[in-house]
Amino acid sequence: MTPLTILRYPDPRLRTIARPVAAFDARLRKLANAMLETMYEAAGIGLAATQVDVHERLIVIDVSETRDQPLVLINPEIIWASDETRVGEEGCLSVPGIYDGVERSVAVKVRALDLDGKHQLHDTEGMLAVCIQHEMDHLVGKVFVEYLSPLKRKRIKTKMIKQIKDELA
Ligand code: GNR
Ligand code: NI
Repeated sequence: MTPLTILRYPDPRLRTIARPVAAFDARLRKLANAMLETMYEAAGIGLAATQVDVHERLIVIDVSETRDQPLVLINPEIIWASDETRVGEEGCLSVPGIYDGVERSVAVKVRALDLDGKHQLHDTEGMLAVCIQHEMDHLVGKVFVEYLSPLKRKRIKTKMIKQIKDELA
């Protein structure tokens, strides 16, 4: 399968707010599978539909070492987040080569639908909790660099634009 194209920061399409998924059909299943393949191919631990220019509330995740525990979360909602937070190093497939600290809740409870439209509850902590928060930000048009200082963000933006130019040259 040809992987989907991942939008690169500062592409303005990354700022789009996703709509809820409405139809649990074959097309949704195909999209989720294509996103999982794209995530595995790019060696990421998560991918939001926003990043492949599909503006629906769908994320895929696999934080397992063995890369064989895919999760598909549709219309996810954080129903509880711990007051306890931690700053952890984050990266993003849409901002390749950039890593910096972001403060997140250490644990979150998430309600979501699966590909059959059934409710699931995920009681998460650690890397999975961080990844879910990172992916859900994408669905509201937010990239992790927006948590950094304006100066850092400006430098990252310049670097990304140059990187994309150099690749085309
Ligand atoms: O692959 C990814 N690694 C990662 C590391 C720390 C915190 C969040 C992430 S998510 C990222 C994949 C990605 O960009 N998902 O949107
Ligand atoms: Ni990301």
